[in-house]
Amino acid sequence: MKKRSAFITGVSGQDGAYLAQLLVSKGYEVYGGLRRNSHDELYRLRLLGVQDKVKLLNFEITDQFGVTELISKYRFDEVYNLAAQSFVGASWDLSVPTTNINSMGVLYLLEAIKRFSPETRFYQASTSEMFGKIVAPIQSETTPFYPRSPYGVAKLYSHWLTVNYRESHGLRLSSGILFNHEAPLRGVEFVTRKISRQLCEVMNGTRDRIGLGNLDAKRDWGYAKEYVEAMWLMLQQDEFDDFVVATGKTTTVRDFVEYACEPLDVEIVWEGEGENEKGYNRKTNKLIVEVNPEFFRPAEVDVLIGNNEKARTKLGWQPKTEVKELARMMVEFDWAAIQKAG
Ligand code: G4F
Repeated sequence: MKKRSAFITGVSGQDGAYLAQLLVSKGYEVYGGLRRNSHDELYRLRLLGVQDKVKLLNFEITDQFGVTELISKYRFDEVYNLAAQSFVGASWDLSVPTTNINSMGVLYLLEAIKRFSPETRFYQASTSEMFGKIVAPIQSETTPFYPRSPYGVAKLYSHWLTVNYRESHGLRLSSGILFNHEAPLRGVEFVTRKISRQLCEVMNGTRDRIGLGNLDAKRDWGYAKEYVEAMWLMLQQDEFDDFVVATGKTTTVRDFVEYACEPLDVEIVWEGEGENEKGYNRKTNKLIVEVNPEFFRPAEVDVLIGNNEKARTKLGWQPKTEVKELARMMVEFDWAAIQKAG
């Protein structure tokens, strides 16, 4: 029997690597789209043992001709669009490339699917960042959006475009509104991995302290490896739809720091407020964390918490890893890597 084919844009990222691993394990012929400058990022696929099992294709989502040619040539069974400028914090400085990649790129993919491969099942990586300045205490698929960053605005366009192409052309398109999802493979610019990595460096003596932005920000943090299963499940349904993927619990950045300290046997004591807040190691009195306004955002998303009921009932998906366990997993990974590097 012919293997099912799947194409993952953004295969070198955290989610792309976990999804590639999942699809390889399910017997798919997995193709991964790679930008010319992303080759050094293949370490994630290597770490998960799937580098040789993914067929890498040169891919630049902002090149409409290239996107169209690729989709019409391969006519994949499934396409997972994970390619993005995904760092919210950079999207104010990089608003044009963020929009080109996160909005126009999706338009090019959907146009190509509509014209040349209408049987393709398509997953769009939407995001809880679209809820932004929340208008409901717990956000679900029906909660109105209020994005707070050029990233969120660009993602909102793609989300609605996916809905519109599904409704207008009867295409098989689903959109996953994923809340924050982390793992040891998370990029070091995101706050959880920044904390796990830099905390290990502080305890190892190779870094003095960690500078963080808004410690009061609250996020619904889940485990990325579990979230890619929800992506796959969305494309196995008879009906295509939008799904929130979240844990339903929210945690402050400050609490995440404390969770990350536990496996290193560090207890942190907080002193001061706002920009003057500092975290000290109780045992040694050493300053470990300080607030650095450089990491504040022009417009902040204060709190996110998702309602995953639809994903649980319709997809049979549920989160398993608690944020504390996630922090431990990330710190243990970083600590081992630092020890290994000597
Ligand atoms: O880890 P973050 O950079 O993730 P953010 O902005 O929530 O975005 C992530 O999740 C979204 C889903 O909602 C995705 F769409 C997006 O692609 C990405 O994966 O920041 C989390 C929070 C923010 O409120 C930020 O202001 O942590 C706060 N924070 C405090 N100090 C910091 C820092 N964020 C970063 N990156 N670095 C800091 O030093």
